[in-house]
Amino acid sequence: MKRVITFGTFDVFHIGHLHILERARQLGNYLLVGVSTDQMNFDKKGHYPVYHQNERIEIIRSLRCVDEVFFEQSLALKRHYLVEYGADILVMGDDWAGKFDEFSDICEVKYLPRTPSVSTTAIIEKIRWP
Ligand code: C2G
Repeated sequence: MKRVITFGTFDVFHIGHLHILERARQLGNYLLVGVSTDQMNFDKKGHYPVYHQNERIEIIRSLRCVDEVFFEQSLALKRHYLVEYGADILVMGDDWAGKFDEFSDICEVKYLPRTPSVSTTAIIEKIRWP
């Protein structure tokens, strides 16, 4: 039994989000997803996500490849979440490459290539175009 964990905001859910979750799930038998709270995003980026955290977590919970979800309140709690949820593998997109290597003492840390040419920011820009 391998427990895989990953984290993200998953705002304006798109195919890049789906693909990383599906690939993460294939690395084990159980996928846990920490969905960053609105407050955590505000503290990190200075603005709130487009979708409310309750909607973002509901979308993630409904996916076939996802077994369990929880709110990620702060980046500083990452080690606590890994221990609490008994993670064997931490998966993140390679925009985070190297950032979570410090946790390789308690689980395997894997960075998967991002899906090219899609992002929440690009989608918002496209919609905004007059
Ligand atoms: N992602 C991807 N391909 C894309 C866009 C995103 O594989 N084209 C991946 C990211 O690499 C990340 C996940 O989808 O692993 C979620 O992306 P974001 O919602 O942008 O997550 P972020 O705001 O970076 O939050 O503790 C870490 C944070 O919670 C991560």
